[in-house]
Amino acid sequence: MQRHTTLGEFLIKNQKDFPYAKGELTALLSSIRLAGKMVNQEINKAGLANILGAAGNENVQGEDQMKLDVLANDLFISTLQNRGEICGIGSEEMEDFVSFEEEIHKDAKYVVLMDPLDGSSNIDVNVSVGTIFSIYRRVSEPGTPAVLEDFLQPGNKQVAAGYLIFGTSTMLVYTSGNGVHGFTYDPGIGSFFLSHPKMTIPEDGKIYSINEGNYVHFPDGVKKYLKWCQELDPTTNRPFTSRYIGSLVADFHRNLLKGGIYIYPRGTTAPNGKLRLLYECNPMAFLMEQAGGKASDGYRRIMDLEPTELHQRVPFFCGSSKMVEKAEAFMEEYKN
Ligand code: AHM
Ligand code: MG
Repeated sequence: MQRHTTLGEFLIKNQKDFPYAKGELTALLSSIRLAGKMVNQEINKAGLANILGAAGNENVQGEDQMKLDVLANDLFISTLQNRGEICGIGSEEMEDFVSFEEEIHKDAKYVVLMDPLDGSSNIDVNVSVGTIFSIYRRVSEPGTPAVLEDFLQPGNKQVAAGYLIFGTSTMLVYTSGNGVHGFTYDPGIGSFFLSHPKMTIPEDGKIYSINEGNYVHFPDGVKKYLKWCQELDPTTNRPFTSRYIGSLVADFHRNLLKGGIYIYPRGTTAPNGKLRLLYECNPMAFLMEQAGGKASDGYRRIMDLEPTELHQRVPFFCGSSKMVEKAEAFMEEYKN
């Protein structure tokens, strides 16, 4: 009988692909895997345990924060802090980054940026949510406290990125620059098994994912692109199909498997859109490019943008390369 490869086995087998010291990324991803399992457990219990509802706080963007966001944030921080690979973490749920300065972190060479529970407004309606993470090598000297510059690096400097999706199955999908690999969680055994090796996105697709309720606020390029998607033209498979879950990880994951485009553009009320460059767009852009797709802000490659703030927002166009290129062509033609 042939047994499937576990995430741990896969990481050890592929350690040589990691550009820096062997074992470091393996150890770091195993911390993320452990925290992911704990978050998974909590999400599965969410409908049973009386832990739903706003925690009574707002996050740094002034949005309602659900209890599970706080819990997921705490679980990831404490798990990563217990081990010595990273010297600091930045999270959607915290205004400032945290620097780890205990003895075990003195040689740490990495920082993590993350959205511990993205799409959390979907939890109380039993719809998929996810965790997004991005890993960088620090630019400051090991042995000193982490500084903001360690976190404000462009996406092209990421050494690894990935997400956990808590859907009908729980999966962990990651890249360290050698393709995208997906692992499905077997809750009976407590392990992630390689289920989607070398994931690639179709070059073209038929699915567009956007919150069309905001149509009146969209730039003209997006309005015209959407109308183009909806036109009848059998030679280009149009009209396309609209699918929007409102959970970036779930929309991204579906488009990755089936081909499609996800757009969160700027609007008149949100001049830079909603999504955050450092812990939502950059990691997803790294995964998308590694899968053969594209990610841009409508004009420029996401991973080449120079960040200036920890919680910076940016318009996001991400998916099958031909679809992103088409949307960019509309943005260029109808600039406003
Ligand atoms: P969050 O980080 O507060 O959960 O917001 C991010 C989420 C994404 O997962 C999703 O794609 C988007 O917000 C949906 O926003 P909207 O409801 O404006 O369409
Ligand atoms: Mg988020």
